[in-house]
Amino acid sequence: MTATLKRRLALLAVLSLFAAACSSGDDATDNADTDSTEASDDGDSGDSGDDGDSGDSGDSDDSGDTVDLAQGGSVLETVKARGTLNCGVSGAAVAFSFTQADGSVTGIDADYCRAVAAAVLGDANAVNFVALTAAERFTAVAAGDVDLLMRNSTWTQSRDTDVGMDFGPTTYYDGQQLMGRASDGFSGSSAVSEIDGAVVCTNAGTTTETNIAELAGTLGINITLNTFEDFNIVTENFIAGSCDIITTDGSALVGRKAEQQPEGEEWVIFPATPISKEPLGPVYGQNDSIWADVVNWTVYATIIADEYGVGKADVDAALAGDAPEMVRLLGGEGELQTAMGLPADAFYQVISQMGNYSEMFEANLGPVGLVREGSANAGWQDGGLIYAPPAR
Ligand SMILES: N[C@@H](CCC(=O)N[C@@H](CS)C(=O)NCC(=O)O)C(=O)O
Repeated sequence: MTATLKRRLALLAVLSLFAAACSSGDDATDNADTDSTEASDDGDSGDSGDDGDSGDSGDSDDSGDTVDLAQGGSVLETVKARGTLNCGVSGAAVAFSFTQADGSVTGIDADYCRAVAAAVLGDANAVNFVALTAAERFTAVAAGDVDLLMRNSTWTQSRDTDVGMDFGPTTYYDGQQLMGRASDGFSGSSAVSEIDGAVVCTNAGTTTETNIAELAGTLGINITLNTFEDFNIVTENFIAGSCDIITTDGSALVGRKAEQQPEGEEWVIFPATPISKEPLGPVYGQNDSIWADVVNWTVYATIIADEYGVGKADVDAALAGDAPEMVRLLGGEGELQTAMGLPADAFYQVISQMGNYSEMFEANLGPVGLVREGSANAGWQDGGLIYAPPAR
C-alpha cells in the first residue's frame, strides 16, 4: 500500500468517525443545556490530532492529514475523462440547491456546479448532482464520490485543516440567525437570550448546532437542542409545533419563510445581527491545486464579468469589445485559460451559459427576497466583499 493510499484510508477512517458522531445526535434530544456544546459534529471541535493514530496530527511530515489527490492526477483530468462533473449539493436548501418534483436541482449552489461544468466540459448540463446531508458531505469529498461540493458549506479553520478540505472563494456571505413565531412573542428585534427554555432545532453536522450551543452556554440560558438529519425534517417539526425555534444560516431561514410559512402564522427571523459568520462557497479535496485553480477561477470569472456588467447576453459584444481584461477572460487571447488546462473559451462558456455573479444571485436568491445591496454580498466597489483578483 502506498503512503498516499494509507493516508487516504486513515483520513477516511477519521471522517467516518466524525460522520457517525454527527448522525448519532440526529434524533436524540441532546439537551443542550449547552455545556455539552463542545460535542461539535462538524469537525469544529478541532482538538487537532491529540490521538496520533488518526494520522491527523499536524506535526509529523509523512503522516499528515493530507489527501494527495494530485499525486494520482488532478480531479480536472478525471472530470474531463468522465465527461460529467459529480457535484455534491444539499437538495433541501431553498434557493441554494433544491431538488424539484421533476428531479431538477435549482439554486445558486447548483448553478455554480453548472458553471464549473461549463468551464471544463463546455456544457453546463454535464453535471451529476449528488444530494448529501450535512453530516455526509466532507466524507463524500474525501472518498472522491464528488469532485466538488457546493452545499451551503461554511469555511472554518478545522474543516480547512483537520477535516482535510480546501475552500474556494466565498460565493455567499451568510450568518446564523434564529426563526420563531410572532405568536410566541418573538419579533425581528428579539435577543437570543429570549429563547431561554425553548426547544431549538437544526440539522446535524453543521456549524449551526455548535454555534447555538456555544452561545447558549455563554449567555447562561438553557435550551433543548434537537438535531435532525436534514432541514426539511427540521422545518416539518417547526410547523408541527415540536420545535419553538429553528436555526441555521439566515439565507435558509429567509427561503423557508418565503416558501413554507403557513397561512395565518407569522414567522420572524432574529437577531438582526447574525450570531456567527458563515462564509459559504466551493469545497474540494486538499492538495489538488490544479483543480482548485479551475474552481476558483470559474467563480472569479463570474465576479469579474459582473464588475464589467457583462452578462449572458453581452458576451459576444464583450469578446469583440475594447476592455482588454474582459477579452482575455472570454478567451480572446486564450493562454490564460489554456495554461490552466481549460479550453480557451472556458469562461465564455461560463458567462454565456450561466451568467455573471449578479445574474446568478438574482435568478436564485432574488425570488426569496435576498438582496445584494447594502450586504456583504455587494461588489467591492459598492461597499461589499465580493471581489476577484485580476485576469491578467
Ligand atoms: N453553513 C452551515 C450549515 C449548512 C446547512 O446544513 N444548512 C442547512 C440550511 S440551508 C441546509 O443546507 N439544509 C439542507 C439540508 O439539510 O439538506 C454549515 O456549513 O455547517
